[in-house]
Amino acid sequence: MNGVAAKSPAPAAAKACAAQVREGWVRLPPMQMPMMAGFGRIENRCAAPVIIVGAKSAAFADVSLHETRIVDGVSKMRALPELRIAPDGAAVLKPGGMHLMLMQPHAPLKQGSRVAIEFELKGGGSLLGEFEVRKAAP
Ligand SMILES: [Cu+2]
Repeated sequence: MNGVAAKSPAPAAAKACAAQVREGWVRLPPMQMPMMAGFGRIENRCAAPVIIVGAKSAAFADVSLHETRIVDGVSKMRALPELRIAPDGAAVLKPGGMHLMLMQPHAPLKQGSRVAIEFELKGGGSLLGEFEVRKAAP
């Protein structure tokens, strides 16, 4: 008897390799606003690239992927039609960069609560991520 057996990996063939959302969080604005931003890391540890083509959540009327860029000294946002994550790569969504634009929450969000956001993948399928509502970055 030894402790090694407990570390044996889950049966790989049973489930296709999938990307994972880590450290997801939604920034709670100081006052109630019709739009919020979500951040986190999307890690792809699989052999094939992952291409995110959309996002949705039961907690918001609309979810989209955005990128913030400084153009002529002015911060501007634009929608990203798709987000490609290379094999063994990760996409980092953070303040001032890529983010999820979350429009019109169906109910006021509370600090510490969690929302689920589903990413739609090119070629079908989806990726579910959990996001914690916070006033500041973790
Ligand atoms: Cu935005």
